[in-house]
Amino acid sequence: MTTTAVAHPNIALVKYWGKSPDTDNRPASPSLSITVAGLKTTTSVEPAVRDTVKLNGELTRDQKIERFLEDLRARHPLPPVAIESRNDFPTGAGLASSAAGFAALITALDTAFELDLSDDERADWARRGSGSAARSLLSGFVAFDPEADPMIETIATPDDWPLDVIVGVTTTDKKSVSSTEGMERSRMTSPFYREWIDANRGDFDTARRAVDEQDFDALARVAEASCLKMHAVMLTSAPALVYWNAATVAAIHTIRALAERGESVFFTIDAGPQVKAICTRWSAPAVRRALAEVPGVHSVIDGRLGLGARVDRDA
Ligand code: 2P0
Repeated sequence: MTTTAVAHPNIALVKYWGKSPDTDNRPASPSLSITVAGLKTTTSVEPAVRDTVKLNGELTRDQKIERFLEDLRARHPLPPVAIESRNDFPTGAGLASSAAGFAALITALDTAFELDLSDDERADWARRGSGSAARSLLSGFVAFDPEADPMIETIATPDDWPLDVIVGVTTTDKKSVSSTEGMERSRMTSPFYREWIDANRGDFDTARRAVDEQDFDALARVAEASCLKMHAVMLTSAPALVYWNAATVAAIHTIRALAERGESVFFTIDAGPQVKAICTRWSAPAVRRALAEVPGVHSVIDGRLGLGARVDRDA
């Protein structure tokens, strides 16, 4: 008996970069994201004689998944399990594949083995696997506050504010420093780290208000500021974390020029060189055309706000 779940990556508009020390992968500050349909992870689970993980068709050993299963087994009866997961977008390249992966995995395991998890328990397990994964459990604009109850909440659905997301892919290479390692390096070495964490709640509150009021310009300002502050922390870590390439910088300038010409668009960039342009449906054609022409952008993915992780009974 196989159970399949699908989940989309999510893109943070107010970023998470840093974990509370001495916790089990708990983010040190709140974050706010959008769940992005147009990129998809499909994960199947079934009982087996021993744990196996197949990622994009290849058997692999994944320490994060092994630890995740071990922790889950300490609390819930879970037999050995065969896991098969597939992404329809580049893996490990700053497109939140691990977020979508753990959201799909806990959703599939919960259903397949009748773990009977509450929404908050599912969020807690997802974020143990990957800090940002809890956000991919829900649809649309998602607020994730590790201090709050509930921890995750949809604050606007895709129908409430149907923005488009256009991703400029500048490389499909895997990132050289994982997010987990990069965050710890920043916490230990960046002179800006403390200020970054302290300022995050203010950015989170500003972004929540902007979403409530559907104020595109206010959301654009706080999202770009959060992204650039996070990269300032990365750049001032030792050794420096430089996730951008030349095309990343060129795309930032292109998106700024579009905004100055009156298009409703802003950029965000994660722990990788891809550039994500968030825009209104009306501005999407111009944004797509301009991003595709940026030297070094070798493909463009069309996304839009999407649904949270769910079991796919037709798979
Ligand atoms: C975010 N990122 O808020 C930030 C922005 C990347 C840059 O959360 O170590 O894969 O597994 O908790 O969740 C990517 O980190 O890291 C991330 P772990 P995760 O989206």
